[in-house]
Amino acid sequence: MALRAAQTGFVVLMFLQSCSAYKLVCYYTNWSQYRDGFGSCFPDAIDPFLCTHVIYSFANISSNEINTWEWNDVTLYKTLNTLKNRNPNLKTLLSVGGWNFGSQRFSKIASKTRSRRTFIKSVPPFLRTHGFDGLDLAWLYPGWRDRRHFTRLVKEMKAEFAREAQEGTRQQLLLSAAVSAGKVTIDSGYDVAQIAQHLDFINLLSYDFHGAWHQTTGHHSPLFRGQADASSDRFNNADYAVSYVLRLGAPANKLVMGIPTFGRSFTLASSDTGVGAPISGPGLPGSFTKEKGTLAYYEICDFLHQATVHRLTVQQVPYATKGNQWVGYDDKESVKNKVQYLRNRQLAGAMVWALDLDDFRGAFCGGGVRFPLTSAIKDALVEA
Ligand SMILES: *[C@@H]1O[C@H](CO)[C@@H](O)[C@H](O)[C@H]1NC(C)=O
Ligand SMILES: CC(=O)N[C@H]1CO[C@H](CO)[C@@H](O)[C@@H]1O
Repeated sequence: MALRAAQTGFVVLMFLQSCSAYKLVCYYTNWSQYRDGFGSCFPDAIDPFLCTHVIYSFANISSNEINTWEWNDVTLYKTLNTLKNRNPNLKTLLSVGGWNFGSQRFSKIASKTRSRRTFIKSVPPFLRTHGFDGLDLAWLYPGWRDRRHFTRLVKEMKAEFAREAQEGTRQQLLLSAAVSAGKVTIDSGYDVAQIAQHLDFINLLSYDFHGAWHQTTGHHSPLFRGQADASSDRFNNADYAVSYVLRLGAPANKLVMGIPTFGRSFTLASSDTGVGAPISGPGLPGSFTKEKGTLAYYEICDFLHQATVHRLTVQQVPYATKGNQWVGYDDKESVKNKVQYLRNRQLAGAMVWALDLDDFRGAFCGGGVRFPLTSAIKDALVEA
């Protein structure tokens, strides 16, 4: 009787786990701590039950070995990893690389057997020392010369993780990669089918499709292709990127679709405020993130006072204008749609860039709700 009950309990447990099997992979950035006042974000602000995986970005590589970047990284690693005391199911990963790291340094390390080996060997002890459950490779982005070196790096890293786990009878470290959603970059830099085989999951950077380099307004993270998107612009949407990566051989159950908690903004050059309107450059910097052309979701909530909001019905995302400023962003409705989409395609889940760009204090977007966008994504993922 007791055994029967225990078995039933086990089955129910397994069932529950497979029901909430979607991943919610959330990046946290090491530089958000330096933002002014309410913008400053430390890992202890993170709700340990919000995401299934939290990725700390970024770590450095020095003398071919993984290393810290900030003077206080070790302290922050600890703060982040103590979240697991409250939620033992939470997984944490350390992301290595990033934009400022540059592709060339990765290229140099990955192209030679010896330096690649040194790097790979340095990873497991570093992750174990600091309490991480895995590594995220943020090589942005490998070029065509790097393609096979990237594959080797992924393959050998995975083999090392397997060996290390066996040696100490520990749970094997996870391996993910941040992968570009741009068609040109995908075509040159990735052997998708090969890397997918060795990665536990792929974080598809399905945003930043449109920027000031286009010289016109446009949404940076549309779900679908817009009616006016001709020539190469027809590739610049999440649906195309997801379909393409699947077609190249990534299994759906390893593909995690990126959803931004930031917007891309422009300064209008005329009274035209629509999509495709001429611009004079990127939008004004936000008062906290202080970067031209980018606004955190919490800064957008502020911007929306007295702004005009439009929804792109085909692309399924909103944009807002005020004076000569134009911003394309995601809101609760658009992220819900995106989750619906990724569920229909039976993907592994959603990735959020980044927790510190959401209204993590619940101070800006109303109702005192912390992480309103990421929470909307989570709710849509767990909905029956
Ligand atoms: C990252 O590593 C490189 C190479 O060793 C080094 O030159 C650089 O100073 C490091 N960056 C930081 C912030 O420690
Ligand atoms: C404060 C700050 O920006 N710290 C570092 C966080 O990591 C990135 C790596 O992408 C570095 O470039 C930053 O200097």
